[in-house]
Amino acid sequence: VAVAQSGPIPDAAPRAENVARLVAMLRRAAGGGADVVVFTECALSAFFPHWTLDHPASIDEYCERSMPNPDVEPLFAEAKRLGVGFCLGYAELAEDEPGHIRHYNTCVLVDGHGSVVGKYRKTHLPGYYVPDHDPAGHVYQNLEKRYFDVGDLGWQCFEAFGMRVGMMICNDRRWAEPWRVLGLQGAECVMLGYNTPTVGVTGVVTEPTHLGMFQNHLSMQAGAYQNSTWVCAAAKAGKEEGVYQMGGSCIIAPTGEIVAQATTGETQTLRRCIVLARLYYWCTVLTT
Ligand code: ING
Repeated sequence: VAVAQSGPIPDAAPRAENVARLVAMLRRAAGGGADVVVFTECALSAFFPHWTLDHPASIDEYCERSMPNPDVEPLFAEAKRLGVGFCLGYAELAEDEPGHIRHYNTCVLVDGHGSVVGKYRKTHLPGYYVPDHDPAGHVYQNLEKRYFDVGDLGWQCFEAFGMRVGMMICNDRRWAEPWRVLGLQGAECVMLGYNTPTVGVTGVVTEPTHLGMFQNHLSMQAGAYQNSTWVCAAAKAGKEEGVYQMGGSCIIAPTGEIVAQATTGETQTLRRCIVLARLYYWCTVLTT
């Protein structure tokens, strides 16, 4: 498996450019022997819940109405050509029932033939319905409760790449339930992406800096160990539209040990050969 840590995505970046960057990381990971690449949460755009959109309708322009679709076709085509699968996070506009529009923070699992074999919609939506201000007037921004509906698919395991794969998204990792529900289904590899700010748009530290990375890894290492599963976590890192987001992408073994970790705050590909014989493993970190 490989984990593709994303650098910041400018809000003005055209979708095609963002997809091309994912294709490049997929190629790099495949070149190193990966069978599956884990991309981050909302990997196709800047993480727009970090700011207030001028009107709710504008959220739709950040959303995919189907997956795959013409915009992401280059990624699906290259994955199929290389025989490599991927886990992709994106904002979803769904109309599961006619006239009932819903917005979800979603990820899909795609096998080496370019087929969607699993889907998950984020359950734990952090942040606020409206921007929150502290007495000094600083604006705290994570408006996922404002923009997304609570996921309705639950946590499921999918057979892919010779293992039982589970998915969760960002804030989910901080709660015991997602790990346990997947663990009870025999998950062998949990894939997830995250957008985690350390300093917000107004320069406000969203939490004591030493806690940010500690709690990020604590939640995933505990989840891995307590459920005896591998964890592959991909960050969106760097200063994105004024918000500093932590990196720390990593691959964690069922022992709870971090066996590969990003060392930069930018785009970086990690790769890990998981021998499900659980005897030996090796890792290299490619910094791009
Ligand atoms: N982001 C953050 C997460 O990593 C957050 C929200 C930030 C929680 C800082 C706690 C501290 O959970 C998303 N997108 O969930």
